[in-house]
Amino acid sequence: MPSGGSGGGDGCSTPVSAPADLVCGLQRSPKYLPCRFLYDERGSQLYEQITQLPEYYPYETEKRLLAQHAAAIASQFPASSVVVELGCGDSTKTDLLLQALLDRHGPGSVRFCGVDCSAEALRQTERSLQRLVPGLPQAQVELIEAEYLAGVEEARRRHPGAMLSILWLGSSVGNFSSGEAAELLGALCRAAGERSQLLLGTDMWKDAGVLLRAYDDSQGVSSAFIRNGMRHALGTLGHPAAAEVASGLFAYEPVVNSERQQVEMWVRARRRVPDVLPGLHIEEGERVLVEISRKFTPEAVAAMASAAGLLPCGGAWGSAGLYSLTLLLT
Ligand code: AVJ
Repeated sequence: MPSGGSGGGDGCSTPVSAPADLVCGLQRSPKYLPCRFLYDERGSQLYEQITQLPEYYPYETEKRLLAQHAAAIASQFPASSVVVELGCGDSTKTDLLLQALLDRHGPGSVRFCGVDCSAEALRQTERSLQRLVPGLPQAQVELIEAEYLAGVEEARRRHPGAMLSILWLGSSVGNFSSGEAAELLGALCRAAGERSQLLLGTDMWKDAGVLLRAYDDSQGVSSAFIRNGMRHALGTLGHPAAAEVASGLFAYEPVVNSERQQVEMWVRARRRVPDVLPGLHIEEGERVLVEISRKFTPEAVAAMASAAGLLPCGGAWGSAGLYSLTLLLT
């Protein structure tokens, strides 16, 4: 957790609306945006477009894995568990697993809690589950508008005796540094309690060209998505330069970092942006790191699980080193 002092002690110069995590990131060197700024309404639309790009393989690969192995995965889920999906978005893959659970355990056996910080995403979840999993009654679907940890705490509060089966798909864990990921996973497990489980999707480290194309597509959707994160952050700070992002204030510069096994999504300022925070400027030519997407090896997944206190004995399903799903136990 960032320390409470990140906003500056005087309390008079920082705009009241400046969120502490944003202030914290902008004060780092190099400057860094918390990834939640990527998902305003426009950002969520752009991400949806990304998932449809031919170059962006993670979405389809994970969906194919779930389709292939849904029955095997469902067989590892106890009949009475509550399925809690983190960042459920429109749940266009979760339906595969929920249907397999219904097939295995019978009608009425499945409860679903979708957690997302966007109310619009939750409405989509509800709509698409109604359409895709007709056997799941609406009364068994709960929507929790919250960030990941608060969402699991709320699910635990609503279902005190149940075993929670948490789904964290999309390789979104890759947006966190290894320290942050271990800390967050550990906190999620403590919130879920003993005898709970986590199905974790992780994109694997692979050929740098394949990775770069997935994050620098020919239609420029990835670029628009990342630059929209900058626009959203500057807008949140009430900065007038937010309006210039669309006309090319920042250039998108993705980098595949082999040493750290991650894709880094940077933007470079084409001109100076003064006073993003009082007295703090983005200089002409300066880079800001908007998002990282870490890529994993089986060993890295195991190390992350163990750092978080999770046991990797639930099973794993992979796709020739492209992507994997791992079931971890608390
Ligand atoms: C939503 C975290 C899975 O890291 O691949 C896609 C987001 N960023 N293109 C990823 C993303 C740029 C994505 N996740």
